[in-house]
Formats: sequence, C-alpha cells, structure tokens
Amino acid sequence: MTSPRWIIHLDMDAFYASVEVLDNPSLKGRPVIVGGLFSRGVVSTASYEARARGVHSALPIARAKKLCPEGVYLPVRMARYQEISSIVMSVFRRYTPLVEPLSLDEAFLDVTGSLKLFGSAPDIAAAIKKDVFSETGLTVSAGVATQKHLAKIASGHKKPDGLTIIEEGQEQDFLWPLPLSKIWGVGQVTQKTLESWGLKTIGDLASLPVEAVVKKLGSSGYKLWLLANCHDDRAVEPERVIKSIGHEDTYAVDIEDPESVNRELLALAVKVGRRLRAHELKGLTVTLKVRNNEFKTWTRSKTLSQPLDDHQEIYRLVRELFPKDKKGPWRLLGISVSNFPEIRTQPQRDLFTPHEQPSDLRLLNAMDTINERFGQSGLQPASLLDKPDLEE
Ligand code: TTP
Ligand code: MG
Repeated sequence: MTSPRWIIHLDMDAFYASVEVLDNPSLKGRPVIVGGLFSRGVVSTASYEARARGVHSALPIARAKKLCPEGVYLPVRMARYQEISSIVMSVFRRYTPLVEPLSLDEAFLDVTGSLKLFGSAPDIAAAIKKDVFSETGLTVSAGVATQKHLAKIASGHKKPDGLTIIEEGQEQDFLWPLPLSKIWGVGQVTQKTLESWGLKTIGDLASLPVEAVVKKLGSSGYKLWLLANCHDDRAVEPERVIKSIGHEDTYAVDIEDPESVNRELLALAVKVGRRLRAHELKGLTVTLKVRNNEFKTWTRSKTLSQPLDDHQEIYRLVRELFPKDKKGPWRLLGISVSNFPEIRTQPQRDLFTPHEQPSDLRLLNAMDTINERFGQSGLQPASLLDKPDLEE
C-alpha cells in the first residue's frame, strides 16, 4: 500500500469580524457585523455571537439590523485584513512550500514532505494553530485528512478554534453520515434535486449506482459522486494560475448620466490597471460588464493584438465597449482583463496611432508605489479627485 498524502485545510474563524475585535477589544463577546453599510449592503461576515442571532454572510444589512438591532455594524477594512492574511500565510509557508490560498483567510497545505521535519500532520496542524494565535491573536480552524475535499469539510467541523483529524481508513465513516449540503461545491439546486430522490446523507449518494447519477446530473453529478465516495486525488496547487484580473462595483445609488458613468469606469480602470501591474500581467482581452436597475446584465469584450496593463487604454476600450443601445440607470459596472500571453513580453506599440501610446511607464510605477504606501486614494487621475464614493 502506498503511503497517503497529508493535507491540512485551514480557515480563520469569523475572519473580518475577529480582526475588528482584535483591533478594538471592547467589542469582545458582542455581536459584531462587518459589511457594506449603505442601504443595499450585505453582511460580509458576523461574529459567532451575531450568528447565534441568525445573522450570516450575504444577508442584507437591513435584515441583519432587524434580527440583531444591538449589533455593532462596521465597514469592511480590506487593507487591514490583507495585512493579517499575509502574516497567516507566512506562518503556513514555514511548514511547507505547498500552500494553496483559496481566499484571504483560507488555504490548503500539502504537508506530506514535511512529516520528517515537523512531526505528524495533526502535530503540524496543532503547531500552526498555536503560531497563528501567538503571531496574530486570532484563531484558525484546521482539518487534517488524506484528501482535499475531506480536509475542507473537517476544518469546518468544529468551528471556531477547531482541529478535526480524519485518520487514514476512517474517511467513509466520517463522511457518509454527513448531510448532502456538506459536499464541497454542491449547489442548492443540485442539493434539492438529490433530496427529491429521497437522499439525505452523503452516504446515500455514495451508494447509488454511478450511472444513475450521471444520467440525471451529467458530469457535475459524476464529480459529486466521486467526492461522496472519497475519490479525490486533486493536488494542492501552490501557484494558482491567474486567468483574469477585474474589479466590479455595485452602487448604492444607481448611476445614470454619462459623466458619472465615465468617472466610475475610469475609477475601475485605474484599479484593474494597478492590480495587473502588481501581478506583472498584461492581458489581450478587455471585458466590460454592466447591469441595469432591472438586473439585466450585459458583457462586451474586445481582444487586442498587443497585451495591455495601462488604465488609460483600458478606460478608452471600455468606453468603446459601452452598450449605447441599452438602457440604464446602472446598478453595477465591472471591468476585467484576461487572456494573458504565456510569455510576458514587452508589447510592440504602434507608434502611428496616438491613442495606443502607453502612459509613461515610470509614472504608472510611481503611482503604484505611492498607492501601495498610502492606500487606494494616494494618487489618481485628476478627474477622479472629487468623485463621490458610490461603491460598497
Ligand atoms: P469565511 O471563511 O467563509 O467566513 P468567516 O471566516 O467569516 O467565518 P468562518 O470561517 O468562521 O465560518 O470567509 C472569510 C471572509 O471572507 C469573511 O470573514 C468575510 C469574507 N466574506 C465575504 O465578504 N462575503 C461572503 O459572502 C463570505 C462567505 C465571506
Ligand atoms: Mg473563515
């Protein structure tokens, strides 16, 4: 028998809310809710005290306030969460180079190659929990298993501050009694379909003939059936390939007049350009997404012959792409750049088309450096200086 891989999934507890309590200890023990505080905002996360009152991620803030009027409502402070996230990820990387972050507060680690150095996988998970707590003051829950899917479920098993170990050979005993909703990636519609067949647990799904599941649910059903049967050989992938870089904003107040639309597009283009340059990426395809107040969404793309990362070029292209035949007012605008050439080469510019001229590269780099040090609003195009803050 081959020796198993050991995978740890780590997930910070009530992450944004816990950071807020860390920075303001008087909030400890109180229901803390972090989210978009404008009229149509939603909850990003809630402390466990707030969850006990029924508040959870994605709930409209207005609804949360009804359920929990005594809650402490705070805005999202992304830069601070990113700061803590990089400390947490650096703790993870001390134990293995095979770290696959899934978001700011969550990662898979393959520690198979670290066992000789640091002890068993459960020992490593315990050591990481201790280090994260001593270096940030925050708790992280961990799941240890021989497969990604099982490690992910295990980390959520005893939250907060949990450590759940699924020993080799115990996989099915652990997984099969759990409800179908626990399968990683099962959507509500599929879950309802499975329940309509009379299934309740993951074991119920696992025991069906695979052909029956594929016949009804196609390839996604096949994937779920494999997971239910503990067949998951996906590797931890430390370098997740970035396929696109984008930014979209949902506005508290729908925007209508062309001038406001253009200012928002420029603001988005600046953010996307900055992120492209931070990742040293240039993309060939620019995509604009717009949603109107009736929730109708349109996307338009343009693929260029030379890759770009300059906000002025992005802005010019999305203005061209804007669907003039569609009706606002606009509720959401988004820009993304994708289609990154395999080898990053300096683009050959067409010197005879003035609008294809890049902004001065040194100026862009200087803007990025200053913005990194002083936050988003450090330096920006003059036309954005008095832009009202409409976004979440
Ligand atoms: P999660 O790990 O899903 O949630 P959590 O860390 O707040 O709570 P726990 O893991 O203990 O259940 O998400 C991590 C952060 O991502 C969360 O603190 C806020 C943010 N987030 C959103 O902004 N919107 C969402 O819908 C979700 C689920 C999370
Ligand atoms: Mg979390």
